[in-house]
Amino acid sequence: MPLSVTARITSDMSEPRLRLRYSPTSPFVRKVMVFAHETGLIDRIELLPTDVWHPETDVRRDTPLGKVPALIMPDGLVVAESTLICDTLDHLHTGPRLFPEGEGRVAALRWLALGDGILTACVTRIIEGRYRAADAQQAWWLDRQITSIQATLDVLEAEADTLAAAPFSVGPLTIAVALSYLSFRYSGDAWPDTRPGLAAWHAEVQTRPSMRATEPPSA
Ligand SMILES: N[C@@H](CCC(=O)N[C@@H](CS)C(=O)NCC(=O)O)C(=O)O
Repeated sequence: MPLSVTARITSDMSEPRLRLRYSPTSPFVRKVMVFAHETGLIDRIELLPTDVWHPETDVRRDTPLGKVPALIMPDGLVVAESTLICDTLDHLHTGPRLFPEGEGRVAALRWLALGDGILTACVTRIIEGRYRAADAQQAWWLDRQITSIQATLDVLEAEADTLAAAPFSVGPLTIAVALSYLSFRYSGDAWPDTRPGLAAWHAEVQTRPSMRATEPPSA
């Protein structure tokens, strides 16, 4: 796998600070953090630890949506949604764009959507299991999430060689975070056992400094 898109470190401590509403276990936050490392912007970002589930959380002071990640710009404007935050960051560095232009753009965006889809299904599954009383849980709804995850993993396994040959842009980056999150939350599902190509790619990208630096604490 080519290490490909290696952004120049452009961080300048004199640049205005960015602040990020942050949780160490949120995969959407991790996506933004990996992106910030890959683009050399991480040193410009001040992390604001935020527990969105705490009854007295102050997250809505910055974002009415009550979710992390949320990026607070130097002028006070707040950008929500991990993909939009990544896109915003991509315009703040001078290295190669992680949202590719021209060739490879659609493939990258498609992988981005597949990675985000795995993450959304995972988070839905967790919330259903964690916050809904056992007798009120909807088995069909949980099964639907699991089916979406498994089907997406099968598609990605079939594309493992293409993924391995592609730059580590926003698409592969999001898939890497999604696969790590699956292993983090659902190690019992053992997704790598039946997807050797994807597992090999994931093992390699996990060694990137951006991935190592953003590993979540133990589940
Ligand atoms: N689509 C959003 C999803 C963000 C998200 O769901 N974050 C979770 C933490 S992993 C959250 O803050 N949930 C609180 C809530 O749903 O109220 C993104 O890409 O940023």
